Formats: sequence, structure tokens, C-alpha cells
Amino acid sequence: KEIDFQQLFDEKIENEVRIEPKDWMPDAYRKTLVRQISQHAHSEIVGMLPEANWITRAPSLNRKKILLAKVQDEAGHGLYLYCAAETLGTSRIQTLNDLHSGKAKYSSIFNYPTLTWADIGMIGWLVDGAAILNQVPLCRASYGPYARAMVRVCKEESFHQRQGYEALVVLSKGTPEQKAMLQDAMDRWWWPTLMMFGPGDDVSSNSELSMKWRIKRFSNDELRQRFVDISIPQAEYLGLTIPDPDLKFNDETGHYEFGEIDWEEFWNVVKGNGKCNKERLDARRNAHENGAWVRDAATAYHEKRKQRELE
Ligand code: FAQ
Repeated sequence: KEIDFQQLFDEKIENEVRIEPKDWMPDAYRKTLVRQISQHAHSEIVGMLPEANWITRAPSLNRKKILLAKVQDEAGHGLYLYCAAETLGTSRIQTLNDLHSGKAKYSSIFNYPTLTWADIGMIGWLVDGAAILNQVPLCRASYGPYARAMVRVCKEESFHQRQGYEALVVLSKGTPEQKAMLQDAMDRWWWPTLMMFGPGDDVSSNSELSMKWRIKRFSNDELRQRFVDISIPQAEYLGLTIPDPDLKFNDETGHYEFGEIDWEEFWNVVKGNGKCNKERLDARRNAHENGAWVRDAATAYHEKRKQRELE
């Protein structure tokens, strides 16, 4: 009897059995996973840049050590995720070429500049906070290598978020200048962080299939709402004003209602016209070109060893 691979796949999804690299899967499932995982990997790698900008200027040796460790963690997440994408049959070099040519997307958030030390705390608190909310459900994604990678990534992101919030608590108890710096960072990062969750559900083109295939478990708007509900009390503890005149708590629903997101700004950044898109891609291309000698040396070493084994 002929095996119905599609049916087998559907049953696995239905019964929460993980799909593994050598299993049969629909082409569109493979394609959307390659899309999401590679975008995610690029975000981790490009995401190192705004923070790396402050490693040399961290206010103490201790802060520098923490920031170095965090940025290294992000590199690890990126490499983990490139490996997960490779299990779907893509080559690393193709994935990287797509980033360097500007074809591939990465998270809009990393196209904003880090102007002050408070921005580094904001990235930890808000950006890593948003990343955790989005990624904890991905630990249950239907594709095994992606879901397993997310477990470790989320543990590390939790530490990142804590260190960011702690740095902001210190600023919130500081001088008037430090408090003003904190508020200024909040004013610049709040809205772009809400955009990280992606377009509204009505225009989120990939959501329907990703939810059906149990890659995504919650919609963009659901996660964004959860983020707002969690973050407002934390912002209040820091003594911050939320830069949204329309924000109000709805007693009936138990949720915060918030103002309209500037979607024009979001799509503009996604299309490559944000404040730092060019700078970020230039930095990645330069890093790749400057690292060519390492790849060449590794290849030459490998060839030499192979030759020796033959002799
Ligand atoms: N930026 O149909 P949907 C981190 C695109 S965390 C740019 O809703 P989907 C940690 C989307 O790709 C950040 N583009 O898409 C860290 C699609 O275009 P396409 C990374 C965006 O996939 C912290 C189109 O819009 N996290 O790096 C964005 O169902 C601190 C339509 O959107 C992840 O990648 C955006 N914000 O939902 C590192 C998590 N949003 O591909 C360093 C995994 C949407 O059709 C420092 N990814 N687009 O051409 C996901 O969960 C999903 O892919 C979403 C988007 C939720 C991001």
C-alpha cells in the first residue's frame, strides 16, 4: 500500500509529534521555516551591532563584562539558528549572501541607533523582553531543530532582559540627568519595540499557515497585547511616562488599550530605509570580507590534512 506522506505529516502536526529534518514535509512548510529561521538568525547577528557600539563605553568594568557576555550570546543564537536552517537543506553561504545583498529580512528593531547608555538597558528590557514573549511559544514549534534551539535561547534571553532592567533601575534612582536620559530612551524605543511583533493580524500574510502548521502558536497582535500588559507596570516602577497619549487600562477586559502604531514607519524600515539599515548591512559585509582569510586558512588546513591522510 502506498504511503500518504501528506496525511502522515498532518497527523503528526495534529498530535504534536515533532517534524524532524529527514521526515517528509510539504515544500511550503520547508520554505516558510527557512524564511523564518534565517530571518531570525540574521536578527541575532545584526542585533549584536547596536549593543556592540557601547562595549568600549560601558560605564564600568562590570557593565562591560556583562555586555560582552550578552553580545557573545547573541552570536551563539545566530549560529545555532543558521545550523537549524541548514537542516532544511539551505547552505550557509546562500543564507549569508541573501543577507549581504539586502534580499533577506531581519528584525526592524535593529535599524535604530543606540545613542546613550540608557539605550543599552532599553534593549535588554524591551527588546529582549519582546523577544522572549515571541520565542517562548516557539519552544513548542512543530519543527524539532528550531524548537530545541529556542529552549536554550530563551534561557539566555531571560538573563539579558534582567540585566537590562537592572541597569535601568539604577538610572531611575540616579541624577536628574540620568532620569532624563532614561525617559529619552523610552520615548525612542517604545514604539519600535511594539513593531517588532510584526504587522497587525489583518495583514500578517504568513500567520494563517504558520499557525495551522503550529510553527506560530499566537498571533502577532496577541503577543503585542501581552507585551503591553506586562511592560506598563514595569515602566511605572521605573517612573517612566509611556509615550502614548491614548494608553488606558480597560477594567472590563483587564487589558491596556494603546494608540495606533505608525505602520508607515514600520514598512519603511523593513524596506531598508530606516536610520541604520545601510550602516548595519555595511558592517556585516565588511565583517564577512575581513574574515575571508580565516575561511581560506581553515579550508587550506582541511585540504592539507586530507592530502596527508592520502599519502
Ligand atoms: N521586522 O506575515 P508576517 C532577537 C515581515 S529577537 C522585519 O506577520 P511572520 C533577539 C515578515 O518577515 C528578533 N520584518 O510574518 C535579540 C514578513 O515578510 P516575508 C527576531 C518583519 O513570519 C535581542 C512580513 O513582514 N525574532 O533578535 C517584522 O508570520 C536583542 C509579514 O509579516 C524573530 O525572528 C519585523 N519586526 O511573523 C538579539 C522571532 N515583522 O518574510 C540581539 C521569530 C514581520 O513574508 C539583541 N520570528 N516582518 O517577506 C517570528 O516569530 C515571526 O517571523 C514574526 C513575523 C513574528 C517576526
